[in-house]
Amino acid sequence: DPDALIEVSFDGIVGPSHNFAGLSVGNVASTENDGSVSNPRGAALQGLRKMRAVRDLGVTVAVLPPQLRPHVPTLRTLGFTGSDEVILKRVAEKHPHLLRLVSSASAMWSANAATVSPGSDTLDGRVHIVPANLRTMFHRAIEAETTRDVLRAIFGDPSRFVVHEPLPGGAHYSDEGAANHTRLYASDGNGNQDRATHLFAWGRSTWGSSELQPKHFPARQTREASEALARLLSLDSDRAVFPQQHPDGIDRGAFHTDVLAVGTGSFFMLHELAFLDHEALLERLKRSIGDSFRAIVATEADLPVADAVAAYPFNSQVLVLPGGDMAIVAPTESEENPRARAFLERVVESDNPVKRIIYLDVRQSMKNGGGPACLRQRIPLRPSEIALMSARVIFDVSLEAQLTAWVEKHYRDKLEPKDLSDPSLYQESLTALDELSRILVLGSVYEFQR
Ligand code: SUG
Repeated sequence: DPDALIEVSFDGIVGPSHNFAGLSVGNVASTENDGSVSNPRGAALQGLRKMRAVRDLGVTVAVLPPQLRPHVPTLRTLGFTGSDEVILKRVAEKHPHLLRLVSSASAMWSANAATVSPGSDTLDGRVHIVPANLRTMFHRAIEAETTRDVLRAIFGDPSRFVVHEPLPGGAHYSDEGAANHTRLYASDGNGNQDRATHLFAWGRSTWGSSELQPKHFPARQTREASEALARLLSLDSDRAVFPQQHPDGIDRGAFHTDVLAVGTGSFFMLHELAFLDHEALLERLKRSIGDSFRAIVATEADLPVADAVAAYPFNSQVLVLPGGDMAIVAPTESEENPRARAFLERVVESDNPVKRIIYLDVRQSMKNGGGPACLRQRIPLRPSEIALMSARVIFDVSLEAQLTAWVEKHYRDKLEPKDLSDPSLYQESLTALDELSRILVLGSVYEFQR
């Protein structure tokens, strides 16, 4: 089938304000690196190098742009008035923590941007996308509207794409996007995907019983949000499964499912503390996907969860290569951690489609708790749908060269939380994003352009 699905890796471009502000309770790296000096330019270039490495494997890569930070429109909705400069000065002097909250480059973790179901799986045959509301963390919740606008700018053709509104309300429907979503399927080797099954994991239930909840760290995704996603994504109800994240996993730093589990096609690798009752889950998946299903479980004895959280072997990209073999793109930290590395090597030696591991340096993102898998949103598309995307986001050789030059021109190589109050950082970001929206032919997606 020449129009068979291709999984496109939509990578978030790291924004010019990338910094370490210690904003995410429950994310160990974010807390530990609070206040350290960041390198926004280095971070953005690490991201571009990862995109190139993935593209060189034969995978289609696309980009999602950063957002404007500090986000002055949010400050205005909180009652600050005057020019942008006056507002930023006042907030820096009187409300330094608020300045940190509106300055994070967290939109780089595009796994959290949305949850997607491809046209092959939906009742109306269109690609459905639900931007994540990211309600649990203030600095992430302010991403949702711009993310929706960016996705609508790219997926604007209503005959093939639906970009929904983020889920409404407050904490009841807290949604963290595809970080808690996994799509598995049986493959016949000819690119046809059969029996697609969607896992929508969650950490707490808004209305349900509360015995098994994490005790120390916040569970970000609610069961009610996951169920709403399955409805909005227009899936047949027997294609959706709703496992609970293990509360002990969350309490030990697995704030998103993708810190302890990753999979694609008929392959799934997970830590035993990723889900409550993972054995029942794996049996359910085996029934729904069939004999080709392969799962590998790391036990606490093989790979203590503390090592998994520090080295992120599960936050790898599992990529289906042309021809059907799979490769794992893992962070360098997993190569350096003997137990994480031994686990990944066991994966390659076992009976499953994964044939190689590529280790990449995304240390700047890792220091905020974001590995290779956090930096990308998987969107399975048909070539005829890729042709209908309205912006220039496919990461080809020419876009790579332009983005590299753009980062080198506009980004600083050193930033501390105290620099967030520097008015020229804001001006530099405005100039950079305005230019980027022209490079990507996105139209006026940012508030400051309207
Ligand atoms: O939401 N870190 C992000 C990391 C997101 C990782 N994504 C996935 N696992 N899919 C978060 O906790 C830290 C920002 C700071 O502390 O400066 C931050 O937001």
